[in-house]
Amino acid sequence: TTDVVCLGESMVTFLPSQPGRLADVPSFGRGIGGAESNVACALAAAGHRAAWVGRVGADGFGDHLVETIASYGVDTSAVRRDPVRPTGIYFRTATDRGTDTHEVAYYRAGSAASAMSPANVPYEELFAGRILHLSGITAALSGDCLALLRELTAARPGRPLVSFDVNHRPHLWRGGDADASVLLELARRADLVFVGEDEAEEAWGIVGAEAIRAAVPEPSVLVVKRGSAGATVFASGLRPGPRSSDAGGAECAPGARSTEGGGAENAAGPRSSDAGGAENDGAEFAPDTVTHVPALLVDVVAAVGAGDAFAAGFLSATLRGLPVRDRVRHGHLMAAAVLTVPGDLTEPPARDHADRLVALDDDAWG
Ligand code: KDG
Repeated sequence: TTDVVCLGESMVTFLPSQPGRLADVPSFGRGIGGAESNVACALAAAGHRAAWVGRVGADGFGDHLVETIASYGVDTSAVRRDPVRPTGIYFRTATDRGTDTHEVAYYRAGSAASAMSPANVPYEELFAGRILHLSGITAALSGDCLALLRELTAARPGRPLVSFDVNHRPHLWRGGDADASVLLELARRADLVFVGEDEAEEAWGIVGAEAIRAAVPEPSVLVVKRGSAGATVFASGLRPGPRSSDAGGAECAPGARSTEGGGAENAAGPRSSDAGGAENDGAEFAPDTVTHVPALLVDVVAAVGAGDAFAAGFLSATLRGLPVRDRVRHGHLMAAAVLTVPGDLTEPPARDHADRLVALDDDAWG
């Protein structure tokens, strides 16, 4: 069985040969990008069974994406090819070291992936994992893609744990029918949510971790990323009345269930096992445990892909049933590895090495 299935658009990425304005960059090197496939690649590299589901063109860039993602050990067998629409691409600029602002030029409007819809995705494969990982980028691609995310985050019996990275990309929301407020609606339907404090402010005008949790109370686990200040995890969430005793607040704790089930269940929200909890009417919210975990301070080369690496580290540790603090530290560690390279992806530290770094005492972790 698959551990994690990731759905989203992947693109061939063009990385500049030198820093500067896009207008001045003379040549580009080829890489791959795509938030959700980045997560799948990092998970596979960390030894998990990961699958990526997407839609690419019947073109050379599509071939390159599928082959490269598969080369990380990701199952790409459910990727669809669009006979007409092209694979999306994008160009990036680089800044001098130490700053993380860069230009992004997307060529993805009308791409193969933007044609994903509730009518053309392989549901059996999407629901085959223990975790289904989605992101807000997909919601911005087209009305059909937004409908698909609504479908995949809908309550249904036996749905896998739904992980949702808000991934607000302001460029993508310009000129569309929907706006970034739908990301709030989608986040509220997920079991595990990743959001940057900065993006919550930018997308929703919500300031601060506590206020974000107040606006997104349903997911069992909410991870608020605060850049170099670390991350704050709110764990527990929705307790529909009848389940309050058996859930026991253990969703994100290394409680008894982590040894039985290996962990993904621990983070599963009530809705995954309790279809009746789909609507929140009458639901009660148990108090959260709140865990703040400082980040590693690294010399940033490029921030792109760091959020995906963080999600992969957190999901990997979730699958292993590790305690909340260690889930976040694994996220920080994977993010640090990606922050220090120009591209979206890098080889993560080997598991035993990562475990030793995560186990260092608090002084080492700031
Ligand atoms: O998270 C990294 C992604 O932003 C990058 O790979 C490109 O998927 C991408 C996007 O839509 O911005």
